Amino acid sequence: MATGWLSGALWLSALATVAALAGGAQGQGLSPGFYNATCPALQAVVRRGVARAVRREPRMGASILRLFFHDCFVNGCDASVLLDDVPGNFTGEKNAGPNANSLRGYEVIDAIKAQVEASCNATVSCADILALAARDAVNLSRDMQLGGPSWTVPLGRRDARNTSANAANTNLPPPDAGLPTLLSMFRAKGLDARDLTALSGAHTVGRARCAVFRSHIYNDTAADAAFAAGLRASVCPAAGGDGNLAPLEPQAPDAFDNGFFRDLVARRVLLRSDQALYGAGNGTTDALVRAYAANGTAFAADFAAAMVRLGGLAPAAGSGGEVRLNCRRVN
Ligand code: HEM
Ligand SMILES: *[C@@H]1O[C@H](CO)[C@@H](O)[C@H](O)[C@H]1NC(C)=O
Ligand SMILES: *[C@@H]1O[C@H](CO)[C@@H](O)[C@H](O)[C@H]1NC(C)=O
Ligand SMILES: *[C@@H]1O[C@H](CO)[C@@H](O)[C@H](O)[C@H]1NC(C)=O
Ligand SMILES: *[C@@H]1O[C@H](CO)[C@@H](O)[C@H](O)[C@H]1NC(C)=O
Ligand SMILES: *[C@@H]1O[C@H](CO)[C@@H](O)[C@H](O)[C@H]1NC(C)=O
Ligand SMILES: *[C@@H]1O[C@H](CO)[C@@H](O)[C@H](O)[C@H]1NC(C)=O
Ligand SMILES: *[C@@H]1O[C@H](CO)[C@@H](O)[C@H](O)[C@H]1NC(C)=O
Ligand SMILES: CC(=O)N[C@H]1CO[C@H](CO)[C@@H](O)[C@@H]1O
Repeated sequence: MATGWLSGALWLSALATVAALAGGAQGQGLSPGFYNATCPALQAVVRRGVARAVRREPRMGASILRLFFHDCFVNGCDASVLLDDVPGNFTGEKNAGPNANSLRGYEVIDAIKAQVEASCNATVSCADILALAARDAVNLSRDMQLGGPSWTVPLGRRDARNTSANAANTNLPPPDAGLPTLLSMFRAKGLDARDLTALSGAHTVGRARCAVFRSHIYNDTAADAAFAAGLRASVCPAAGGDGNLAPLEPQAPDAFDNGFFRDLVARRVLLRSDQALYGAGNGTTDALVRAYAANGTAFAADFAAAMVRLGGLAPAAGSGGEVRLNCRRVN
């Protein structure tokens, strides 16, 4: 059974890569060479900007990766998450529940955008810069043994001219979600259980606040008892300390590896929504978690394919779009 499933998974993984590329490219008319003629320096400029930011603060790789997820899940990958609120006119995503006091990395994208504008003015969308930055953030947070996943990023996205806090509140999954909710929120984006499980591996890097994992370590029998007790005693008191941070994957919090899946099997993860992927009665996600825990290469391949698919999520037809000059506001 296990052997049969694993060999099947290799086929599925290879097929998923092809389907993801085709879906992304067709869905939004994206292609990797989109800026070859108009901005040949683009990829080097973005990579340099991400490398500088990650060197200054290793956690920033995780923060940029999450920024991309939160962009793409809300009306497609259109840099809508980067729009500042305009008081009296427009309340955007930055202060929505899942993002306020939590999402970060905006200044890094601003700095890269300024560099890109200096090389090729009014040409490259903020949404494409974020898609490239997320790829580089993962590659630069790589685990030295594993080599680090990377993928080719289809390009040609347009930046949104509107968004809403409500769109972020309703599209982004909450940390207390159970598996049926996670599966249906991903299915609503055309992403399946394999995409959900692989993409959740992003939680192998970064930090979370006590406020979002308190209920799991105080109330859930699914959490390893010693692990939960340790967090209760150190960073996450029953009341107060909401902003205290703990690493989502404590063994190697800034290395992009498959450690998160081993933690899931050991029931040593921070979020209730993460633990829901393993041991909550779904054989499909349980098997994927075990396979990724055992094989970092399999995880890296599925993660890369799923990231291309995530990056192919397109805004609703007819929502217009532009190449913003400043990622924080419409032109
Ligand atoms: C499956 C549903 C998901 C839920 C419920 C979820 C929830 C969360 C929560 C609650 C945090 C901590 C936020 C805070 O402390 O304020 C977090 C952090 C993070 N998430 Fe997720 N997430 C999910 C999927 C994803 C996906 C698909 C990605 C990327 C592909 C991702 C990337 C990250 C990263 C990298 C961090 C750490 C960010 C940092 O340190 O700045 N998450 N997530
Ligand atoms: C764009 O440039 C890359 C890297 O030089 C090359 O591999 C690719 O074939 C080019 N694509 C197009 C459409 O010109
Ligand atoms: C305010 O909203 C209107 C209508 O959406 C828009 O045309 C205008 O540009 C907005 N103003 C600013 C400063 O964003
Ligand atoms: C870029 O182009 C825009 C619009 O054409 C112009 O307003 C802006 O000043 C230019 N910026 C730079 C840095 O050249
Ligand atoms: C933005 O406006 C377009 C066109 O009116 C609409 O289709 C889209 O749903 C809006 N997006 C959000 C996030 O409100
Ligand atoms: C734990 O569950 C109890 C009973 O439902 C609830 O009153 C309490 O607020 C929960 N504690 C946390 C930290 O979520
Ligand atoms: C497990 O997840 C798969 C994939 O979405 C779904 O088809 C299946 O119904 C789920 N099984 C259970 C028992 O929830
Ligand atoms: C791990 O996964 C990779 C990619 O799917 C595969 O080529 C390799 O054979 C697997 N290794 C083991 C030990 O199963
Ligand atoms: C696309 C990309 O930047 N890939 C890089 C990931 O990291 C390895 C190791 O440094 C590089 O060789 C790749 O070029």
